[in-house]
Amino acid sequence: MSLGSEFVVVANRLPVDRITGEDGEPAWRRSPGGLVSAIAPVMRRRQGTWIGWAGAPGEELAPFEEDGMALVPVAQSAKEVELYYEGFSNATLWPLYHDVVAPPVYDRSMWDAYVGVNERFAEAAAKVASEGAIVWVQDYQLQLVPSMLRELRPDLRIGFFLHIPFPPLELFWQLPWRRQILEGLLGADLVGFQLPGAAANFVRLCRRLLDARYVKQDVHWDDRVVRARAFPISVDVGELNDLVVRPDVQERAREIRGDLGDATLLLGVDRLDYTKGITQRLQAFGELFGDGNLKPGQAVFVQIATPSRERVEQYQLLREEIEQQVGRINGEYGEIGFPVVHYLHSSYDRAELTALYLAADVMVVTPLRDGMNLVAKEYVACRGDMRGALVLSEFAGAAAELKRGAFQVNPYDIDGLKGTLLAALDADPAEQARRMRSMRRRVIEHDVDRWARDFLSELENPARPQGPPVPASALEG
Ligand code: GDG
Repeated sequence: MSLGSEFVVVANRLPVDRITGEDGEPAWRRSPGGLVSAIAPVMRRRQGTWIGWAGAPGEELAPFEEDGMALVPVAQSAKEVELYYEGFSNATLWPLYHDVVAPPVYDRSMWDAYVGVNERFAEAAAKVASEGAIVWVQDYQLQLVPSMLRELRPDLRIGFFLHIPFPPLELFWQLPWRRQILEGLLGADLVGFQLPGAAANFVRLCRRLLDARYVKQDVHWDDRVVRARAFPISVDVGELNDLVVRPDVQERAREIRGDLGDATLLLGVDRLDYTKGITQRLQAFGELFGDGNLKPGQAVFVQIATPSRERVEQYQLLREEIEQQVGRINGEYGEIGFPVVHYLHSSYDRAELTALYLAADVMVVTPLRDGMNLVAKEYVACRGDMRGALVLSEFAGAAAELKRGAFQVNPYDIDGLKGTLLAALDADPAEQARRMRSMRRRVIEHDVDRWARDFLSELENPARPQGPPVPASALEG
């Protein structure tokens, strides 16, 4: 059976969240966030279909339509969620691809589940795609889908985008299933990464591990050319602008500021994840009080840590560690009425996040490794008032674009981090404006809509191949 979509997106999750409607009945609402808003217009224009999991284990749902998008749910049993999603995706690939900042788990039953679920996604895509359709596969949970889908439907044009970093050969080599993953990705016509360095890692691996021929960033494989390219993702500037100008959002920003008295506000917004460098930034901030550089009431850190992957052990351990650390810092340096850290383990709506961005004097983004980091770009997109400072890790993909305006840090260097926090706190309005202007230029010109357009136009109208292929062996040694 073919439903005949010309444009198909395949992602682990569907772009909708389950809510309780006004009538008390269950309903769906489009998920917030840039990816969905960037892709939704293309979906409508091309009668697209989105294939993904609806979020409840064991639930079998028929295809449905929401917000002008055709949605095809792919079921996942509770066991599959444990082994494929929490297991191979988030306990194996996630730490491996983020510089092994936590030890990856290599477990054969997790791998088997990963293969099984990837197969199901590929079969679903093969069913709904029309002849010659464009299929765009998203992220590390589905790296086998491109080759599985090509096997079923060689007529399709297949793109893949990896939202997280792609590791260097020396780390990827650890993976017992390294060959299968690379061959899985090579099923695509275009493999997109956040940064050119990740694309280069991929090409180098194809050469070393598969002995594939290549020219620059084109890998010649199975009589096809697979293009590896960088497409740095960005934010929905228009959507954020609409929030920034809302009177209730501006009022809320004033209210937050009012609640904090005269204190300078430093803000962190992250999923609670060990790659985000939350403990490093809190340690540096706490030490500034110990050293006498800051006094309670003078500066306050608001850390939003959105609950994430709560059944994965590393995430449970991290939560305990951060909660102890916040307790220790407040116990040591806080005074009655003046805690130095506000830690909020909760999820907020976009309007509240925007109000926080508007209220924050210093946005602190210190991942140990991050594909891009949209929070950094969202902060910049919201600060049309040219105020505020961004402290940004060198290990965030976003640093490549924002390096001139951000206060850059190595989050492993706690003394360096302390110095940079103080420099950001000290920046005068003229310096803030100069830095913000340069960052805003970049983010406004390269928003998420441009990201999606660039990817799809490269997929549909590939630039000419990059010259005759070079055998891998010719360049070794
Ligand atoms: C992966 C890659 C890459 C956070 N708390 C709340 C909330 N958020 C939103 C932020 C932002 C998004 O979640 C987080 O995006 P990041 O890019 O910062 O990080 P990951 O979740 O790790 O994303 C990353 C990204 O994919 C895109 O390719 O940049 O490198 O790791 O938009 O605002 N949103 C709401 N409530 C919250 O409490 N509504």
